[in-house]
Amino acid sequence: MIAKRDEEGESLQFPKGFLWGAATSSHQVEGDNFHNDWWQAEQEGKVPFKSGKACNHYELFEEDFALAEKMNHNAHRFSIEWSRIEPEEGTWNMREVHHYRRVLQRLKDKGFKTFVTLHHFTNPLWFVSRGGWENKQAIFYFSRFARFIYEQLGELIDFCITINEPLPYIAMGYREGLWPPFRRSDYISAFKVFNNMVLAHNQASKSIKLFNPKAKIGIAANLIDFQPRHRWNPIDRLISFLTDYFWNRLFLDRITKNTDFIGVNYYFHHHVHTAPFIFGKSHSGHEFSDMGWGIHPEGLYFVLKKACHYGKPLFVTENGIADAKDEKRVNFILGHLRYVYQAIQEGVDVRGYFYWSLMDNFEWADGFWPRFGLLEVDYKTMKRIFRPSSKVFSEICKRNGIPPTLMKI
Ligand code: IFM
Repeated sequence: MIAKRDEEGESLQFPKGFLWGAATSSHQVEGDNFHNDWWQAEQEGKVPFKSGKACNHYELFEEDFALAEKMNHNAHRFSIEWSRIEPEEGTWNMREVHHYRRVLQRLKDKGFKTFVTLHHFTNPLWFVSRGGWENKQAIFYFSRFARFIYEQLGELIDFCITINEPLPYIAMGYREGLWPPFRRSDYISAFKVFNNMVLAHNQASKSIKLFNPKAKIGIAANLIDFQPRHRWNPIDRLISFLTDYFWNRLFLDRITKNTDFIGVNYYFHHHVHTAPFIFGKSHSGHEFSDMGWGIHPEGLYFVLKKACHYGKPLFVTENGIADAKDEKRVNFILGHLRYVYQAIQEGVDVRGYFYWSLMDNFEWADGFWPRFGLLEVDYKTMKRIFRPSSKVFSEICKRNGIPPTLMKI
């Protein structure tokens, strides 16, 4: 790693124009998303917790963006809730379009680059009743929505992420059966959903480009650093290669022609091995988050190095830790950023880093207990409180790098 030395001491300076920010998603922060499948599952008791008002970000977005500005962010990633915009098939709710116009305008007024996700795990109820992502028509429905968003709001969108984390969506909904539509080991449907999501991304990208050829379209892929448990064991190596291929590469291989940038969401490093179970894996790391996820910053370097082979600009669109006591977050952020820096030094075109998440929020089937936020949320009063680690991240954003004072941590 090459660090720069000046009169202040040693620092890691990121490239000029590097984007710094945080990410959220509609259902996790907005509250009252009455028309989607997660909301319905919550009411029917199919998931253990209800999102309710979540962080009431729907009403408090201006205050939240003011806090992001105070933390020196210059970019923000959020999702537009499809079920708000199109609560019935083909019916556009212009009041909601106006709401997201205000959201985007507020970010633009602050000089932020905007990253808009069009699908972040939730689906409109009408879409689900027509077979959801298993139905080929999903490609048409989703790309029609994508095009509509561009027609209405395109001039305020700098970067568009079509689908957030297709693989976790499929794994949790069709293999684990813990998320809507709650199918366990339904590999035939999983395959259909995978295929339709690939085609929906490609079609949405083409439809948007017909309207605005300069639009920047990408994906947010959850990339896992798979390593063979025993480097010398050819079977462990083969299994590691295959898991990497199916989880990290297959989707990206099929969308690369219709993609301008790749968003990397990085959380996991797994040692893959044969014994005692075929495809057994372990969360590995020296330390663990509150959710028991191993902390392994070097894995971010490896996934960035691999993703760079697609020849597209990369953004770290999510990286974060559940850490209620805020004891590990500073080291977590610094550790991962050092590896982002190293990748950049070696020629990888990484252009931004979004911490997950701006504030504590609804962590899907785990409810509200995991605390990922730079801002702590008091769910009774909806008050936001700066976590000490947010000050460290603010300093990094302000200096566009890791300053000498933080190099010793
Ligand atoms: O909260 C999620 C987010 O919705 C998608 N990426 C991983 C985050 C933490 O689990």
